[in-house]
Amino acid sequence: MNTVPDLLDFDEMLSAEERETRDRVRAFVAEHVRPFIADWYDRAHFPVEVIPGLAGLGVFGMHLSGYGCPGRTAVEYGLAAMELEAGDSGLRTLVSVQGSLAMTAIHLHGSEEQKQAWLPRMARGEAIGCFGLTEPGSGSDPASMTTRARRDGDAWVLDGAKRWIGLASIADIAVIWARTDEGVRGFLVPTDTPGFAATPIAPKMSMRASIQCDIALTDVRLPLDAELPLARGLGAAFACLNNARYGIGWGVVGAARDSYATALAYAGERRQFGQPIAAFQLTQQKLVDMALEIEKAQLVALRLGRLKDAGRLQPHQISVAKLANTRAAIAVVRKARTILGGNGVTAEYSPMRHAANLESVRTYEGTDEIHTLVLGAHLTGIPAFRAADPS
Ligand code: TGC
Ligand code: FAD
Repeated sequence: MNTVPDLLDFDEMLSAEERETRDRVRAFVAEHVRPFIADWYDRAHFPVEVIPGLAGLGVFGMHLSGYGCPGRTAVEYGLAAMELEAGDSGLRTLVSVQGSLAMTAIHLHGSEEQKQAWLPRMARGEAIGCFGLTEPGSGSDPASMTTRARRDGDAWVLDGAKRWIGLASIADIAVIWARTDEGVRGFLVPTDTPGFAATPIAPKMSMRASIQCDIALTDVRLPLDAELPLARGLGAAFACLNNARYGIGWGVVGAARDSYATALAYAGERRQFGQPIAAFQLTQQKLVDMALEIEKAQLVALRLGRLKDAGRLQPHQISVAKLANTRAAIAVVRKARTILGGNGVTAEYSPMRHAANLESVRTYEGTDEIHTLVLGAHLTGIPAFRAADPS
């Protein structure tokens, strides 16, 4: 079931190529994800078996060019994210972490040798990457990170801990952000390096079909060329986040749309008081409210995509989509759940699963509060992330 509200002829704003990409990813999700996702989620199974198929679709590093990457537009990447997240947020996160975070870090900040060594294999799904920024004591405020990298002769030595790192236990390469005497730097850490250990965080009540880990870094010795030479300061990490946040702005619309479609179908079939529940005005109001939110969110996402493809997308605009679209999606999936009544709390129907996933989505890549403050700073010119100095 994949009904799209489409009150505004959204497709008319897409090129034939964009629609083709969208439809290809949608068909993949329908065949390879939708029939299995409830079981994967129930068993907290991360479906590594879909990785070759996703690579074949060209969604790893989709927006990157050269080095075997697909070189597609930002809008195509966004549409793919939307279709993947209609399947499950865990699937979109897999593609985000691999492409928007790990591959983007190497593509933006890596040496020629690092790009040649990793990007073609990552685009083919033969090597998996992860992106370690968050720490146990440093989440919304990565500037407070305590993981350290120190020079020891002709080696870098890393010590510290990272938390919530997507894919880390199955990754071949970890992008690790660490503090040095010269400021924050990024490092490529092969995960078989002695002293690197990744432990999945479990049990989780959200994102059950995906993996996030604690990482321990204990005296991890790396050659000097493990450093990403062009990553200078935290801004280098934030430049990668921009891409992942952009994809989330699209992805959450997929979760909302799938929930809407599920509720619409159910409302047409389920009868109470002698009528389909879709015949009740209160149900129709819910469906209309959901459709309006989905339509608006799609337009925001597309506007961002066009700006990104024109090279004009600003970080505060990404915050608009990350904040507003995630908020809208949460409202939609919860409303959809109510239409399903008691059946809505079973694994048979998707809205409750999407609702649980979206609690993670609203938290990662900048919480609701952080994106509110990014926009507050943009509107007023006054950053309010840190408490004012009382002196
Ligand atoms: P601040 O002083 O504002 O900035 C430090 C430097 O960074 C630059 N910068 C950016 N550059 C590019 N893009 C952006 N969006 C940027 N934001 C800031 C800034 O210009 C500055 O550069 P320079 O050259 O002057 O040094 O930094 P701050 O410490 O005050 O922090 C600002 C704040 C709160 C917005 C930032 O810390 C933040 O975004 N916090 C949220 C952390 C976060 O989002 N973590 C995500 C971890 S990865 C993840 O969650 C993956 S989820 C899986 C998935 O994606 O599916
Ligand atoms: P905290 O920063 O401790 O925030 C707790 C609460 O305080 C939040 O409501 C927050 O908004 C609020 N708060 C904090 N500061 C302020 C402020 N200045 N003003 C107002 N309120 C504030 N990280 C990675 O590096 N790589 C990954 O691959 C990755 N994947 C993730 C996947 C999942 C499923 C999850 C849940 C997280 C993932 N993260 C990842 C970590 C994620 O980015 C952090 O969880 C997020 O940045 C928030 O940090 P925190 O959890 O430490 O919460």
